[in-house]
Amino acid sequence: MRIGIVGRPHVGKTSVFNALAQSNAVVGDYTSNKQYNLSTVSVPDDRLEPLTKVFQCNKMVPATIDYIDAGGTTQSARNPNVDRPDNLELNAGVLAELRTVDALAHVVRLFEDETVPHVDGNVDGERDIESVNLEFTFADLQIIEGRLNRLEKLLQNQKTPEYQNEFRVLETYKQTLEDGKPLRSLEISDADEKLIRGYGFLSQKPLLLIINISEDQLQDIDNIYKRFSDFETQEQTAVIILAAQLEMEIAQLDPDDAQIFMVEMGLNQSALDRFIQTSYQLMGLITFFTGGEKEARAWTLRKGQTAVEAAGLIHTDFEQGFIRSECINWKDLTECGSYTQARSKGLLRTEGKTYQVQEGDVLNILANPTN
Ligand SMILES: Nc1nc2c(ncn2[C@@H]2O[C@H](COP(=O)(O)OP(=O)(O)OP(=O)(O)O)[C@@H](O)[C@H]2O)c(=O)[nH]1
Ligand SMILES: [Mg+2]
Repeated sequence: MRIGIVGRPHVGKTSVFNALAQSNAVVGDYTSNKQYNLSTVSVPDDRLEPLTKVFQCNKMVPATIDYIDAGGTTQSARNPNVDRPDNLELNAGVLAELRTVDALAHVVRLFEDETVPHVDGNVDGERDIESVNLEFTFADLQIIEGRLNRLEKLLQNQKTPEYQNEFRVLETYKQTLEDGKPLRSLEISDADEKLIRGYGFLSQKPLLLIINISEDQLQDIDNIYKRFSDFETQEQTAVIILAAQLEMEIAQLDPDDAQIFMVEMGLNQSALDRFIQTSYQLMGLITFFTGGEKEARAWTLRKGQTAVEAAGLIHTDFEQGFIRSECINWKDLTECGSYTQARSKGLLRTEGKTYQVQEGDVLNILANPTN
């Protein structure tokens, strides 16, 4: 899973990135538009350790999330119908990276600090949300218009149903964007989703708004949450409040000190834990497990994905040669202590290709060798 961290300049993107990735990328050197930071973090999962006992193995392989800290966007908000920019401010390389992510995390500055000027003159969270949304709208419109022009030419020569269909779909999207709505507001059929997947439209990606507050604002966190909670009523949008600078410092402490510090600050979960929980919910992700004599391993799927899709994630051969899967909930398995016990208690189920994998399932995929 890949998540792109975006936002206006100097709002704390790199600080959030460091808090989540527990890394040390340089903050405050105003990296906008020049480069981006990449990091892979493990998704902490307490269920792996008991599973290593069942599988009698020593190694745990957690699921991972890749973060991309994309640098800032630099111009202020414009109305798409009045003032179209010729060139977008996120540079092409960063945009191309962002098109491949599964979700966007937009860092919104709420902390006040005179030494860190805001490019738009003052701190205004709602304005920044609007302005970054517009940025995504422009970027998507630019792609759609380019493709519509191309399709028009193609359709003059060949009126294939495929081109006609694509033209129709993209026209609807264009209209949606021009009406000021993001593409994530549309219900998109599976067929259309396949058609447009390759474009990686930014306004279609699930959106996590990260409200970046100062340490002092922590006492006002309930009111701040209320202020932004309306955004959660929008499709595929979630809000999370972080004190990025503080949480970045905590992430750099050793775990025992971090724990003490968090209790003092009244934080009951680390930034990473809250971020992961919220983004899994937002994106409808679930975790399943596999195990063997070498390792116990956690994997990420979308809710509704099937056993054969899970098999494909593990190995393409498993997908092609899929016969069936043995399946058991992780808790049932760890309580039984072994597969033999689980089987004798009748807790081990056999599931076919179309079985929808459930949160916490442990799968043992049986497949024919393919070559
Ligand atoms: N007071 C205060 N300063 C913060 C907070 N979060 C970030 N900063 C400071 O704001 C400045 C910018 O933070 P960064 O994390 O580098 O912001 P950014 O969005 O990555 O900036 P660019 O990459 O330049 O767009 C740094 O000097 C940070 O120390 C905060 O919660 N409170
Ligand atoms: Mg930065």
